[in-house]
Amino acid sequence: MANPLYDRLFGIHAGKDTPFLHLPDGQTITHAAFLDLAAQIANALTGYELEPGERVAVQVEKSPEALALVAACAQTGLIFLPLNTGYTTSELRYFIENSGAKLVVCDASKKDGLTPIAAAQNARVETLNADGSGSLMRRALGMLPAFEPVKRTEDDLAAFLYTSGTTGRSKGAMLTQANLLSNAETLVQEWRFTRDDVLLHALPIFHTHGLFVATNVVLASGGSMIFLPKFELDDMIRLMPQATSMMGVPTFYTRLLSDARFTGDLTRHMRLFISGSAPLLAETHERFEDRTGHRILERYGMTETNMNTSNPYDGERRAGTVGFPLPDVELKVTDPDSGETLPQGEIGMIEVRGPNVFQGYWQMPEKTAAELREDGFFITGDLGRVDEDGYVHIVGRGKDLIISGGYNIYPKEIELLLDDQPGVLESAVIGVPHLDFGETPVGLLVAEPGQTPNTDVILSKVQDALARFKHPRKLIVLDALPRNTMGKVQKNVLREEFKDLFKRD
Ligand code: MLC
Ligand code: AMP
Repeated sequence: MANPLYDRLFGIHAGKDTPFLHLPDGQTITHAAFLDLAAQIANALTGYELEPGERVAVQVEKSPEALALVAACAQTGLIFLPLNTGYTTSELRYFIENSGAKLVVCDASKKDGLTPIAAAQNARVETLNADGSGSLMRRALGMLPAFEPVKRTEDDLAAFLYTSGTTGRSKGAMLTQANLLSNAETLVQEWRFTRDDVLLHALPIFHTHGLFVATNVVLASGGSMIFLPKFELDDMIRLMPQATSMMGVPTFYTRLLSDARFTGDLTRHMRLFISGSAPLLAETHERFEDRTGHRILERYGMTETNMNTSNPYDGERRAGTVGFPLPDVELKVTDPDSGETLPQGEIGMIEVRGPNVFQGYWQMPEKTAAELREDGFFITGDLGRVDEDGYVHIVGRGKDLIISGGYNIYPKEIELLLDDQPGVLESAVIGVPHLDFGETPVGLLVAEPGQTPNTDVILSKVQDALARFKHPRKLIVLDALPRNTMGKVQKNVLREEFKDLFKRD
Protein backbone atom coordinates (compact mmCIF):
# COMPACT_ATOMS: atom_id res chain seq x y z
CA MET A 1 0.00 0.00 0.00
CA ALA A 2 1.19 3.48 -0.77
CA ASN A 3 0.15 5.05 2.48
CA PRO A 4 -1.44 2.58 4.93
CA LEU A 5 -3.00 5.14 7.28
CA TYR A 6 -4.64 7.07 4.49
CA ASP A 7 -5.54 4.00 2.46
CA ARG A 8 -7.07 1.98 5.31
CA LEU A 9 -9.00 4.75 7.03
CA PHE A 10 -9.84 7.18 4.25
CA GLY A 11 -8.99 5.78 0.82
CA ILE A 12 -11.33 2.81 1.33
CA HIS A 13 -14.24 5.22 1.12
CA ALA A 14 -13.24 6.85 -2.17
CA GLY A 15 -16.21 7.62 -4.40
CA LYS A 16 -18.78 6.41 -1.85
CA ASP A 17 -21.91 8.45 -1.38
CA THR A 18 -22.40 6.94 2.04
CA PRO A 19 -22.96 9.23 5.03
CA PHE A 20 -19.94 10.12 7.13
CA LEU A 21 -20.67 13.27 9.14
CA HIS A 22 -24.13 14.30 10.32
CA LEU A 23 -23.98 17.90 11.47
CA PRO A 24 -26.25 19.36 14.17
CA ASP A 25 -28.08 21.51 11.58
CA GLY A 26 -29.25 18.36 9.77
CA GLN A 27 -26.71 18.51 6.94
CA THR A 28 -24.86 15.30 6.04
CA ILE A 29 -21.40 15.10 4.51
CA THR A 30 -20.77 11.91 2.56
CA HIS A 31 -17.51 10.02 2.54
CA ALA A 32 -16.87 11.15 -1.02
CA ALA A 33 -17.50 14.82 -0.22
CA PHE A 34 -15.28 14.59 2.84
CA LEU A 35 -12.45 13.06 0.81
CA ASP A 36 -12.79 15.80 -1.79
CA LEU A 37 -12.37 18.37 0.96
CA ALA A 38 -9.38 16.51 2.39
CA ALA A 39 -7.74 16.34 -1.06
CA GLN A 40 -8.25 20.08 -1.56
CA ILE A 41 -6.59 20.74 1.79
CA ALA A 42 -3.77 18.32 0.91
CA ASN A 43 -3.18 20.30 -2.29
CA ALA A 44 -3.16 23.51 -0.29
CA LEU A 45 -0.64 22.04 2.17
CA THR A 46 1.79 21.09 -0.58
CA GLY A 47 1.86 24.74 -1.59
CA TYR A 48 3.40 25.56 1.79
CA GLU A 49 6.54 23.62 0.86
CA LEU A 50 6.48 21.20 3.76
CA GLU A 51 8.36 17.91 3.70
CA PRO A 52 6.74 14.64 4.81
CA GLY A 53 7.61 14.12 8.48
CA GLU A 54 7.33 17.80 9.34
CA ARG A 55 4.89 18.82 12.05
CA VAL A 56 1.68 20.76 11.60
CA ALA A 57 0.57 22.26 14.92
CA VAL A 58 -3.20 22.68 14.95
CA GLN A 59 -5.29 24.56 17.49
CA VAL A 60 -8.74 24.88 15.96
CA GLU A 61 -12.36 24.36 16.94
CA LYS A 62 -13.98 21.08 16.00
CA SER A 63 -15.46 21.20 12.49
CA PRO A 64 -15.64 19.00 9.39
CA GLU A 65 -12.79 21.06 7.92
CA ALA A 66 -10.67 20.40 11.00
CA LEU A 67 -11.22 16.68 10.54
CA ALA A 68 -10.44 16.95 6.84
CA LEU A 69 -7.14 18.55 7.86
CA VAL A 70 -6.34 15.38 9.80
CA ALA A 71 -6.96 13.34 6.65
CA ALA A 72 -4.93 15.79 4.57
CA CYS A 73 -1.95 15.43 6.91
CA ALA A 74 -2.15 11.64 6.55
CA GLN A 75 -2.33 12.03 2.78
CA THR A 76 0.67 14.35 2.60
CA GLY A 77 2.75 12.47 5.18
CA LEU A 78 2.77 15.42 7.57
CA ILE A 79 2.71 14.80 11.31
CA PHE A 80 -0.54 16.02 12.85
CA LEU A 81 -0.09 17.79 16.18
CA PRO A 82 -3.42 18.70 17.75
CA LEU A 83 -3.63 21.20 20.62
CA ASN A 84 -6.34 21.83 23.21
CA THR A 85 -8.40 24.87 22.19
CA GLY A 86 -8.19 26.11 25.77
CA TYR A 87 -4.41 26.64 25.70
CA THR A 88 -3.22 30.20 26.09
CA THR A 89 -0.63 31.72 23.76
CA SER A 90 2.08 31.23 26.35
CA GLU A 91 1.23 27.54 26.62
CA LEU A 92 1.17 27.21 22.84
CA ARG A 93 4.65 28.72 22.52
CA TYR A 94 6.17 25.66 24.13
CA PHE A 95 4.46 23.13 21.82
CA ILE A 96 5.33 25.05 18.68
CA GLU A 97 8.94 25.54 19.68
CA ASN A 98 9.46 22.06 21.05
CA SER A 99 7.95 20.28 18.05
CA GLY A 100 9.69 22.52 15.52
CA ALA A 101 6.38 22.77 13.66
CA LYS A 102 6.70 24.44 10.28
CA LEU A 103 3.02 25.19 9.93
CA VAL A 104 0.66 26.43 12.62
CA VAL A 105 -3.07 26.34 11.92
CA CYS A 106 -5.19 28.31 14.37
CA ASP A 107 -8.36 30.28 14.84
CA ALA A 108 -8.11 33.82 13.44
CA SER A 109 -8.40 35.18 17.00
CA LYS A 110 -5.10 33.50 17.89
CA LYS A 111 -3.15 34.57 14.82
CA ASP A 112 -1.57 37.77 16.11
CA GLY A 113 -0.30 36.09 19.25
CA LEU A 114 1.15 33.12 17.40
CA THR A 115 2.73 34.90 14.43
CA PRO A 116 5.91 36.07 16.24
CA ILE A 117 6.33 32.67 17.87
CA ALA A 118 6.05 30.91 14.52
CA ALA A 119 8.21 33.48 12.74
CA ALA A 120 11.05 32.83 15.18
CA GLN A 121 11.36 29.35 13.71
CA ASN A 122 10.45 30.12 10.13
CA ALA A 123 7.04 28.57 10.45
CA ARG A 124 3.98 30.00 8.80
CA VAL A 125 0.58 30.58 10.36
CA GLU A 126 -2.68 29.85 8.56
CA THR A 127 -6.16 30.20 9.98
CA LEU A 128 -9.12 27.86 10.20
CA ASN A 129 -12.17 29.08 12.08
CA ALA A 130 -15.06 27.19 13.65
CA ASP A 131 -17.29 27.94 10.64
CA GLY A 132 -14.71 26.59 8.18
CA SER A 133 -13.54 30.04 7.07
CA GLY A 134 -9.94 31.29 7.19
CA SER A 135 -6.83 31.41 5.05
CA LEU A 136 -6.29 27.65 4.88
CA MET A 137 -9.72 26.97 3.41
CA ARG A 138 -9.57 30.03 1.14
CA ARG A 139 -6.56 28.47 -0.47
CA ALA A 140 -7.93 24.91 -0.37
CA LEU A 141 -11.23 25.74 -2.04
CA GLY A 142 -9.38 26.80 -5.17
CA MET A 143 -7.65 23.42 -5.42
CA LEU A 144 -8.52 20.21 -7.24
CA PRO A 145 -10.45 17.65 -5.17
CA ALA A 146 -7.94 14.90 -5.96
CA PHE A 147 -4.58 14.13 -4.45
CA GLU A 148 -2.27 11.14 -4.82
CA PRO A 149 -1.27 10.15 -1.26
CA VAL A 150 2.41 10.56 -0.46
CA LYS A 151 4.08 7.17 -0.06
CA ARG A 152 4.50 6.18 3.58
CA THR A 153 4.99 3.00 5.56
CA GLU A 154 3.37 1.83 8.76
CA ASP A 155 6.52 2.75 10.65
CA ASP A 156 6.34 6.39 9.68
CA LEU A 157 5.19 8.87 12.30
CA ALA A 158 1.63 10.09 11.90
CA ALA A 159 0.94 12.20 14.99
CA PHE A 160 2.53 13.90 17.97
CA LEU A 161 0.28 14.23 21.00
CA TYR A 162 1.70 16.20 23.88
CA THR A 163 1.29 14.85 27.37
CA SER A 164 2.72 16.39 30.51
CA GLY A 165 5.03 14.79 32.97
CA THR A 166 5.39 15.06 36.70
CA THR A 167 8.23 17.53 36.21
CA GLY A 168 5.90 19.94 34.46
CA ARG A 169 7.24 20.02 30.90
CA SER A 170 5.09 18.45 28.21
CA LYS A 171 6.45 15.60 26.13
CA GLY A 172 5.53 14.91 22.52
CA ALA A 173 4.39 11.28 22.27
CA MET A 174 5.35 10.04 18.79
CA LEU A 175 2.74 7.75 17.25
CA THR A 176 3.23 5.82 14.03
CA GLN A 177 0.70 4.85 11.44
CA ALA A 178 0.88 1.29 12.79
CA ASN A 179 0.14 2.47 16.33
CA LEU A 180 -3.06 4.14 15.17
CA LEU A 181 -4.17 1.53 12.65
CA SER A 182 -3.64 -1.50 14.85
CA ASN A 183 -5.68 0.02 17.65
CA ALA A 184 -8.50 1.27 15.43
CA GLU A 185 -8.89 -2.09 13.70
CA THR A 186 -8.81 -4.00 17.00
CA LEU A 187 -11.47 -1.74 18.52
CA VAL A 188 -13.78 -2.14 15.53
CA GLN A 189 -13.71 -5.89 16.16
CA GLU A 190 -13.91 -5.71 19.94
CA TRP A 191 -16.80 -3.27 20.00
CA ARG A 192 -18.51 -4.67 16.85
CA PHE A 193 -18.63 -1.42 14.89
CA THR A 194 -20.13 -1.73 11.41
CA ARG A 195 -21.21 0.55 8.58
CA ASP A 196 -24.65 0.71 10.22
CA ASP A 197 -23.27 2.51 13.26
CA VAL A 198 -23.98 6.15 13.92
CA LEU A 199 -21.71 7.37 16.70
CA LEU A 200 -22.78 10.35 18.79
CA HIS A 201 -19.48 12.26 18.75
CA ALA A 202 -19.29 15.14 21.23
CA LEU A 203 -15.66 14.74 22.31
CA PRO A 204 -12.96 17.21 21.30
CA ILE A 205 -10.74 16.05 18.42
CA PHE A 206 -7.46 17.19 19.93
CA HIS A 207 -7.08 14.15 22.20
CA THR A 208 -6.75 10.41 21.71
CA HIS A 209 -10.34 9.72 22.75
CA GLY A 210 -12.18 11.88 20.24
CA LEU A 211 -9.54 11.80 17.53
CA PHE A 212 -8.23 8.25 17.39
CA VAL A 213 -10.65 6.11 19.34
CA ALA A 214 -13.95 7.61 18.21
CA THR A 215 -13.10 8.94 14.76
CA ASN A 216 -10.79 6.17 13.60
CA VAL A 217 -13.17 3.43 14.71
CA VAL A 218 -15.94 5.05 12.68
CA LEU A 219 -13.64 5.49 9.69
CA ALA A 220 -12.34 1.92 9.83
CA SER A 221 -15.85 0.46 10.12
CA GLY A 222 -17.43 2.62 7.42
CA GLY A 223 -20.07 3.99 9.79
CA SER A 224 -21.02 7.59 10.34
CA MET A 225 -21.04 10.03 13.22
CA ILE A 226 -23.19 12.83 14.54
CA PHE A 227 -20.41 15.35 14.73
CA LEU A 228 -21.12 17.90 17.46
CA PRO A 229 -18.79 20.87 18.05
CA LYS A 230 -18.83 20.10 21.78
CA PHE A 231 -20.82 18.40 24.49
CA GLU A 232 -24.13 20.23 24.98
CA LEU A 233 -26.75 18.41 26.97
CA ASP A 234 -29.65 19.65 24.81
CA ASP A 235 -27.99 18.47 21.59
CA MET A 236 -27.12 15.11 23.10
CA ILE A 237 -30.70 14.51 24.13
CA ARG A 238 -32.12 15.84 20.87
CA LEU A 239 -29.83 13.75 18.68
CA MET A 240 -29.53 10.54 20.68
CA PRO A 241 -32.57 9.00 18.89
CA GLN A 242 -30.56 9.14 15.64
CA ALA A 243 -27.47 7.45 17.09
CA THR A 244 -26.58 3.82 17.71
CA SER A 245 -23.57 4.34 19.95
CA MET A 246 -21.80 6.92 22.06
CA MET A 247 -18.33 7.40 23.51
CA GLY A 248 -17.64 9.79 26.36
CA VAL A 249 -15.71 10.70 29.47
CA PRO A 250 -17.47 10.03 32.81
CA THR A 251 -18.63 13.68 32.99
CA PHE A 252 -20.78 13.04 29.88
CA TYR A 253 -22.56 10.25 31.73
CA THR A 254 -23.07 12.11 34.99
CA ARG A 255 -24.40 15.13 33.10
CA LEU A 256 -26.82 12.98 31.10
CA LEU A 257 -28.01 11.32 34.29
CA SER A 258 -28.61 14.70 35.89
CA ASP A 259 -31.28 15.47 33.26
CA ALA A 260 -34.78 14.05 33.62
CA ARG A 261 -35.20 13.97 29.82
CA PHE A 262 -32.53 11.27 29.67
CA THR A 263 -34.75 8.23 30.02
CA GLY A 264 -34.83 4.54 29.16
CA ASP A 265 -37.06 5.36 26.19
CA LEU A 266 -34.52 7.77 24.78
CA THR A 267 -31.81 5.11 24.81
CA ARG A 268 -33.71 1.87 24.15
CA HIS A 269 -32.52 1.67 20.53
CA MET A 270 -28.87 2.34 21.42
CA ARG A 271 -26.35 -0.45 20.83
CA LEU A 272 -23.42 0.68 22.93
CA PHE A 273 -22.22 3.28 25.45
CA ILE A 274 -18.46 3.45 26.05
CA SER A 275 -16.62 5.39 28.77
CA GLY A 276 -12.97 6.17 29.34
CA SER A 277 -10.19 8.72 29.94
CA ALA A 278 -10.98 8.87 33.67
CA PRO A 279 -12.43 6.50 36.23
CA LEU A 280 -16.15 5.87 35.91
CA LEU A 281 -17.52 5.54 39.42
CA ALA A 282 -19.20 2.19 40.01
CA GLU A 283 -22.11 4.24 41.33
CA THR A 284 -22.47 6.05 37.97
CA HIS A 285 -22.36 2.70 36.18
CA GLU A 286 -25.17 1.40 38.37
CA ARG A 287 -27.31 4.53 38.11
CA PHE A 288 -26.94 4.41 34.35
CA GLU A 289 -28.10 0.82 34.23
CA ASP A 290 -31.03 1.55 36.53
CA ARG A 291 -32.13 4.44 34.32
CA THR A 292 -31.54 2.94 30.87
CA GLY A 293 -30.99 -0.79 31.17
CA HIS A 294 -27.62 -0.37 29.42
CA ARG A 295 -24.34 -1.36 31.02
CA ILE A 296 -21.64 1.14 30.07
CA LEU A 297 -18.56 -0.50 28.56
CA GLU A 298 -15.51 0.97 30.28
CA ARG A 299 -12.09 0.86 28.69
CA TYR A 300 -8.64 2.17 29.62
CA GLY A 301 -6.11 3.96 27.51
CA MET A 302 -3.67 6.81 27.31
CA THR A 303 -2.03 9.19 24.91
CA GLU A 304 1.13 7.11 24.63
CA THR A 305 -0.64 3.83 24.00
CA ASN A 306 -4.10 4.45 22.60
CA MET A 307 -6.36 1.81 24.14
CA ASN A 308 -4.96 -0.95 26.35
CA THR A 309 -7.89 -2.75 27.93
CA SER A 310 -11.62 -3.01 27.50
CA ASN A 311 -14.56 -4.61 29.18
CA PRO A 312 -16.08 -7.28 26.95
CA TYR A 313 -18.78 -6.56 24.39
CA ASP A 314 -20.32 -9.94 25.15
CA GLY A 315 -19.93 -11.10 28.70
CA GLU A 316 -19.92 -9.21 31.93
CA ARG A 317 -19.05 -5.51 31.87
CA ARG A 318 -17.82 -5.23 35.41
CA ALA A 319 -18.34 -1.86 37.11
CA GLY A 320 -15.20 -0.35 38.60
CA THR A 321 -12.92 -2.33 36.28
CA VAL A 322 -11.45 -1.57 32.88
CA GLY A 323 -11.82 -5.12 31.60
CA PHE A 324 -9.22 -7.27 29.85
CA PRO A 325 -6.10 -6.43 27.83
CA LEU A 326 -7.02 -6.00 24.17
CA PRO A 327 -5.85 -8.68 21.72
CA ASP A 328 -2.12 -8.11 21.00
CA VAL A 329 -1.72 -6.00 24.15
CA GLU A 330 0.33 -7.58 26.93
CA LEU A 331 -0.27 -6.20 30.40
CA LYS A 332 1.63 -6.91 33.58
CA VAL A 333 1.63 -5.52 37.10
CA THR A 334 5.07 -4.84 38.50
CA ASP A 335 6.78 -3.72 41.66
CA PRO A 336 7.26 0.04 41.11
CA ASP A 337 10.75 -0.05 42.65
CA SER A 338 12.24 -3.25 41.24
CA GLY A 339 10.19 -3.63 38.06
CA GLU A 340 9.68 -7.31 38.91
CA THR A 341 6.34 -8.82 37.89
CA LEU A 342 4.09 -9.24 40.92
CA PRO A 343 1.98 -12.29 41.69
CA GLN A 344 -1.52 -12.15 40.22
CA GLY A 345 -3.91 -10.11 42.37
CA GLU A 346 -1.31 -7.82 43.92
CA ILE A 347 -1.36 -4.06 43.40
CA GLY A 348 1.50 -2.53 41.46
CA MET A 349 2.51 -0.53 38.41
CA ILE A 350 0.63 -1.32 35.20
CA GLU A 351 2.96 -1.90 32.25
CA VAL A 352 1.81 -2.56 28.68
CA ARG A 353 3.39 -3.73 25.44
CA GLY A 354 1.91 -4.09 21.98
CA PRO A 355 1.53 -2.58 18.52
CA ASN A 356 -0.38 0.31 20.09
CA VAL A 357 2.57 1.55 22.18
CA PHE A 358 4.20 4.78 20.98
CA GLN A 359 7.79 5.21 19.78
CA GLY A 360 9.05 7.53 22.50
CA TYR A 361 8.99 11.21 23.37
CA TRP A 362 10.15 13.65 20.72
CA GLN A 363 13.76 14.64 21.37
CA MET A 364 13.65 13.44 24.98
CA PRO A 365 15.72 10.25 25.08
CA GLU A 366 16.08 10.24 28.86
CA LYS A 367 12.38 10.61 29.49
CA THR A 368 11.72 7.91 26.90
CA ALA A 369 14.21 5.57 28.54
CA ALA A 370 12.66 6.18 31.95
CA GLU A 371 9.19 5.14 30.84
CA LEU A 372 9.62 2.84 27.86
CA ARG A 373 11.65 -0.26 28.67
CA GLU A 374 14.05 -1.72 26.14
CA ASP A 375 11.87 -4.82 25.88
CA GLY A 376 8.96 -2.62 24.73
CA PHE A 377 6.95 -2.44 27.96
CA PHE A 378 5.64 1.04 28.73
CA ILE A 379 5.40 2.05 32.39
CA THR A 380 1.98 3.68 32.51
CA GLY A 381 2.18 5.42 35.88
CA ASP A 382 -1.17 3.85 36.80
CA LEU A 383 -1.43 1.54 39.77
CA GLY A 384 -3.64 -1.48 39.40
CA ARG A 385 -4.28 -5.14 39.89
CA VAL A 386 -5.71 -8.02 37.90
CA ASP A 387 -8.48 -9.91 39.70
CA GLU A 388 -9.02 -13.66 39.73
CA ASP A 389 -11.19 -13.46 36.59
CA GLY A 390 -8.62 -11.44 34.68
CA TYR A 391 -10.34 -8.05 34.93
CA VAL A 392 -7.95 -5.13 35.34
CA HIS A 393 -8.69 -2.68 38.16
CA ILE A 394 -7.06 0.74 38.26
CA VAL A 395 -6.69 1.54 41.93
CA GLY A 396 -4.67 4.75 41.85
CA ARG A 397 -1.90 6.66 40.19
CA GLY A 398 1.80 6.45 40.74
CA LYS A 399 2.05 9.79 38.91
CA ASP A 400 1.02 13.13 40.33
CA LEU A 401 -1.86 13.82 37.99
CA ILE A 402 -5.36 15.26 38.28
CA ILE A 403 -8.01 14.33 35.68
CA SER A 404 -10.76 16.93 35.42
CA GLY A 405 -13.58 16.09 33.02
CA GLY A 406 -11.14 13.92 31.06
CA TYR A 407 -8.45 16.60 30.80
CA ASN A 408 -5.13 15.92 32.47
CA ILE A 409 -3.73 18.51 34.82
CA TYR A 410 -0.19 18.22 36.14
CA PRO A 411 0.05 19.81 39.61
CA LYS A 412 3.74 20.59 39.08
CA GLU A 413 2.95 23.03 36.28
CA ILE A 414 0.59 24.99 38.53
CA GLU A 415 2.86 24.75 41.58
CA LEU A 416 5.79 26.25 39.65
CA LEU A 417 3.60 29.23 38.81
CA LEU A 418 2.20 29.59 42.35
CA ASP A 419 5.66 29.38 43.92
CA ASP A 420 6.69 32.40 41.84
CA GLN A 421 3.91 34.64 43.14
CA PRO A 422 4.61 37.44 45.64
CA GLY A 423 4.31 36.38 49.26
CA VAL A 424 4.28 32.65 48.45
CA LEU A 425 6.92 30.49 50.07
CA GLU A 426 5.72 27.20 48.65
CA SER A 427 2.64 25.49 47.32
CA ALA A 428 1.00 22.15 46.69
CA VAL A 429 -1.76 21.47 44.19
CA ILE A 430 -4.05 18.53 44.84
CA GLY A 431 -7.07 17.01 43.13
CA VAL A 432 -10.23 16.87 45.20
CA PRO A 433 -13.47 15.05 44.32
CA HIS A 434 -15.87 17.09 42.19
CA LEU A 435 -19.38 16.01 41.23
CA ASP A 436 -19.21 17.23 37.63
CA PHE A 437 -15.53 16.93 36.68
CA GLY A 438 -14.62 13.91 38.83
CA GLU A 439 -11.67 15.78 40.29
CA THR A 440 -10.71 19.43 40.39
CA PRO A 441 -7.47 21.18 41.39
CA VAL A 442 -7.10 23.10 44.65
CA GLY A 443 -3.96 25.12 45.45
CA LEU A 444 -2.55 25.16 48.98
CA LEU A 445 -0.17 28.00 49.73
CA VAL A 446 2.28 28.70 52.52
CA ALA A 447 3.13 32.39 53.02
CA GLU A 448 6.61 33.84 53.18
CA PRO A 449 7.28 34.81 56.83
CA GLY A 450 5.38 37.98 57.68
CA GLN A 451 3.50 38.14 54.38
CA THR A 452 -0.10 37.58 53.32
CA PRO A 453 -0.44 36.37 49.74
CA ASN A 454 -3.31 37.97 47.84
CA THR A 455 -5.15 34.94 46.49
CA ASP A 456 -7.30 37.01 44.10
CA VAL A 457 -4.26 38.55 42.44
CA ILE A 458 -2.57 35.16 42.30
CA LEU A 459 -5.62 33.56 40.69
CA SER A 460 -5.71 36.23 38.03
CA LYS A 461 -2.03 35.55 37.24
CA VAL A 462 -2.81 31.87 36.89
CA GLN A 463 -5.76 32.71 34.65
CA ASP A 464 -3.54 34.68 32.28
CA ALA A 465 -0.98 31.91 32.02
CA LEU A 466 -2.91 28.66 31.96
CA ALA A 467 -5.90 27.17 30.17
CA ARG A 468 -9.20 27.50 32.03
CA PHE A 469 -9.48 23.82 32.92
CA LYS A 470 -6.19 24.01 34.86
CA HIS A 471 -7.23 26.89 37.12
CA PRO A 472 -7.36 25.87 40.78
CA ARG A 473 -10.98 26.14 41.87
CA LYS A 474 -9.76 27.48 45.19
CA LEU A 475 -6.55 28.77 46.79
CA ILE A 476 -6.14 28.19 50.51
CA VAL A 477 -3.34 29.56 52.69
CA LEU A 478 -1.99 27.07 55.26
CA ASP A 479 0.57 27.51 58.03
CA ALA A 480 2.67 24.66 56.65
CA LEU A 481 2.46 21.69 54.29
CA PRO A 482 2.49 18.25 55.92
CA ARG A 483 5.74 16.40 55.18
CA ASN A 484 7.01 12.91 55.79
CA THR A 485 10.33 12.12 57.45
CA MET A 486 12.06 12.40 54.04
CA GLY A 487 10.73 15.97 53.70
CA LYS A 488 8.29 15.05 50.92
CA VAL A 489 4.92 16.82 50.90
CA GLN A 490 2.21 14.35 51.93
CA LYS A 491 -0.41 15.07 49.32
CA ASN A 492 -2.48 12.13 50.52
CA VAL A 493 -2.90 13.89 53.87
CA LEU A 494 -3.99 17.08 52.10
CA ARG A 495 -6.37 15.20 49.82
CA GLU A 496 -8.00 13.61 52.85
CA GLU A 497 -8.30 16.96 54.63
CA PHE A 498 -9.92 18.74 51.70
CA LYS A 499 -11.91 15.89 50.17
CA ASP A 500 -15.31 17.42 50.96
CA LEU A 501 -14.58 20.90 49.61
CA PHE A 502 -16.79 20.43 46.52
CA LYS A 503 -19.11 17.69 47.66
CA ARG A 504 -22.12 19.87 46.89
CA ASP A 505 -20.80 22.01 44.01
C1 MLC B 1 -14.18 22.94 30.32
N1 MLC B 1 -13.88 23.57 31.46
C2 MLC B 1 -13.31 22.71 32.28
C3 MLC B 1 -13.26 21.49 31.59
N2 MLC B 1 -13.82 21.67 30.38
N3 MLC B 1 -12.84 22.85 33.52
C4 MLC B 1 -12.34 21.76 34.12
N4 MLC B 1 -12.27 20.56 33.51
C5 MLC B 1 -12.72 20.39 32.25
N5 MLC B 1 -12.65 19.20 31.64
C6 MLC B 1 -14.13 24.96 31.83
C7 MLC B 1 -14.86 25.74 30.80
O1 MLC B 1 -13.90 26.46 30.10
C8 MLC B 1 -15.78 26.64 31.62
O2 MLC B 1 -15.11 27.75 32.10
C9 MLC B 1 -16.08 25.83 32.80
O3 MLC B 1 -15.02 24.89 32.90
C10 MLC B 1 -17.37 25.09 32.71
O4 MLC B 1 -17.72 24.94 31.36
P1 MLC B 1 -18.60 23.83 30.79
O5 MLC B 1 -19.60 24.46 29.90
O6 MLC B 1 -19.08 22.95 31.86
O7 MLC B 1 -17.51 23.09 29.95
P2 MLC B 1 -17.80 22.15 28.85
O8 MLC B 1 -17.52 22.83 27.58
O9 MLC B 1 -19.12 21.57 29.01
O10 MLC B 1 -16.70 21.04 29.04
C11 MLC B 1 -16.81 19.97 29.93
C12 MLC B 1 -16.55 18.68 29.17
C13 MLC B 1 -15.25 18.87 28.35
C14 MLC B 1 -16.41 17.57 30.17
C15 MLC B 1 -17.72 18.41 28.25
O11 MLC B 1 -14.20 19.21 29.21
C16 MLC B 1 -14.89 17.68 27.54
O12 MLC B 1 -15.40 17.49 26.44
N6 MLC B 1 -14.02 16.81 28.06
C17 MLC B 1 -13.50 15.67 27.35
C18 MLC B 1 -12.01 15.59 27.49
C19 MLC B 1 -11.41 14.48 26.63
O13 MLC B 1 -11.76 14.29 25.49
N7 MLC B 1 -10.47 13.72 27.17
C20 MLC B 1 -9.85 12.62 26.50
C21 MLC B 1 -8.35 12.66 26.73
S1 MLC B 1 -7.60 11.26 25.92
P3 MLC B 1 -15.89 29.04 32.62
O14 MLC B 1 -14.81 30.06 32.71
O15 MLC B 1 -16.94 29.34 31.62
O16 MLC B 1 -16.46 28.66 33.95
C22 MLC B 1 -7.22 10.18 27.16
C23 MLC B 1 -6.89 8.80 26.76
C24 MLC B 1 -8.08 7.95 26.94
O17 MLC B 1 -7.34 10.50 28.28
O18 MLC B 1 -8.03 6.95 27.66
O19 MLC B 1 -9.10 8.30 26.37
P1 AMP C 1 -3.83 10.92 28.92
O1 AMP C 1 -2.44 11.17 29.30
O2 AMP C 1 -4.66 12.13 28.73
O3 AMP C 1 -3.88 10.04 27.78
O4 AMP C 1 -4.51 10.20 30.15
C1 AMP C 1 -4.29 8.85 30.39
C2 AMP C 1 -4.64 8.52 31.80
O5 AMP C 1 -6.05 8.58 31.99
C3 AMP C 1 -4.27 7.10 32.16
O6 AMP C 1 -2.91 6.96 32.45
C4 AMP C 1 -5.19 6.85 33.34
O7 AMP C 1 -4.63 7.41 34.52
C5 AMP C 1 -6.43 7.64 32.96
N1 AMP C 1 -7.49 6.76 32.43
C6 AMP C 1 -7.84 6.53 31.15
N2 AMP C 1 -8.90 5.69 31.09
C7 AMP C 1 -9.22 5.39 32.37
C8 AMP C 1 -10.22 4.57 32.99
N3 AMP C 1 -11.14 3.94 32.29
N4 AMP C 1 -10.21 4.49 34.34
C9 AMP C 1 -9.30 5.15 35.08
N5 AMP C 1 -8.35 5.95 34.57
C10 AMP C 1 -8.31 6.06 33.22
